[in-house]
Amino acid sequence: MLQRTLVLLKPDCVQRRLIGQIISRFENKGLNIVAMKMLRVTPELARQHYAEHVDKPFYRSLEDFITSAPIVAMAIEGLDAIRVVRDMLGATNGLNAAAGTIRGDYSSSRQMNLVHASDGPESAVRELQLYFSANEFCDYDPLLTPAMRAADEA
Ligand code: FUP
Repeated sequence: MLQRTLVLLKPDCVQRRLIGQIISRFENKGLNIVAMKMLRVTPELARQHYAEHVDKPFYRSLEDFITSAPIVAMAIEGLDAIRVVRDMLGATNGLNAAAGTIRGDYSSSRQMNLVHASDGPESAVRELQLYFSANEFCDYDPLLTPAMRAADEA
């Protein structure tokens, strides 16, 4: 199923100058970027984004981190994109993430794990709305699709 998911390149990704390398992974996989912007997460946006974690003991530190420098927000589209992107990220804690995943290859931290991605269809819809308005999505015909999968796989 064709899906869209929210991907955030977090402050550690920007500070470590890994934006290009991480975006390349998604492009190489055959996923399409359909919206993208750099922004600074405000405390208010952090509370909305991490609503399920606001009352947890680690929240203050998480908010300090996510607001500490700019992030890059992207809407990424592809077949089963929500699961595929989560699989590419690996386990939340970089120390537990499998080698070959983004966190497994670049992170040794639970908090500084470089990338966020929506964990299901409902959170994808909710999170995409938090970061993008409807007119910021750029629909286009990806010309390489026929070179990357058979027509009946769509
Ligand atoms: P994930 O779905 O992999 O992004 O992870 P979670 O929703 O479980 O956690 C959200 C963010 O909180 C993660 F990026 C890591 C961070 N976190 C902490 O900083 N400390 C904790 O104890 C748990 C999570």
